Amino acid sequence: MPDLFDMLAPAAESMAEGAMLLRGAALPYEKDLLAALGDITSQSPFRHMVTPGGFTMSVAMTNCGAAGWVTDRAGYRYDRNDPGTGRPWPAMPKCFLDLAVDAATRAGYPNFRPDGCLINRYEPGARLSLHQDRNERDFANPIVSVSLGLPATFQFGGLKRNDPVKKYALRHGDVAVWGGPSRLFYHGVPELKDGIHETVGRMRINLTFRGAL
Ligand code: MD6
Ligand code: FE
Repeated sequence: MPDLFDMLAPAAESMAEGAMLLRGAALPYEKDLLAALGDITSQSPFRHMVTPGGFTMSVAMTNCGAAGWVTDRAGYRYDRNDPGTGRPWPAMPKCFLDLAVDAATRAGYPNFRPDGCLINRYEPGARLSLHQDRNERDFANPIVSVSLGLPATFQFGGLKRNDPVKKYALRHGDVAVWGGPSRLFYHGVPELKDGIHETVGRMRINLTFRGAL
């Protein structure tokens, strides 16, 4: 029997044309994802990067795959190497790739093959201000975004920074797939509320898969 949560939160919601929210789509992969994440962060640890304007980000980041998103005083870009270790980013684990391809296919993007995954760690109070994802070479690729751990509010606007925003609760296991006409929509995450997640702890982890190169 579906519980109240299932009835209130349908399995797949449309957020905008081209953007789908697949509730719980990462749950079958949970154990593998968390084990692989430990492996990645033992090689390329989370770090707080600095924006071109000189602000230290409250969200800590690392990457896996051929292309890692980085920022420093010189700008935002993709780099094949981790500037912290001087070595290539850890390889993309098979379970990461399988989930990304599965979710993209369900959302109508069967040809998506990500070459990078940006991994964001939010501790209570961390936030990501409204932005567009536009450092990727080909905007024909969608982005697949996986939420693990503490719940967050997702702000989803339009093509202009001051377009009105809709808000979505992103919970452990939810996957957003985002492309087509909404690929360049502004979005952000307001301050993470404190709490403890039973398998992830006092944090939220977000995996965003990209076709970057
Ligand atoms: C986050 N996500 O959910 C931040 N970007 O923590 C993003 O910035 C994002 O979820 C592009 C597409 C989907 C996303
Ligand atoms: Fe983004």
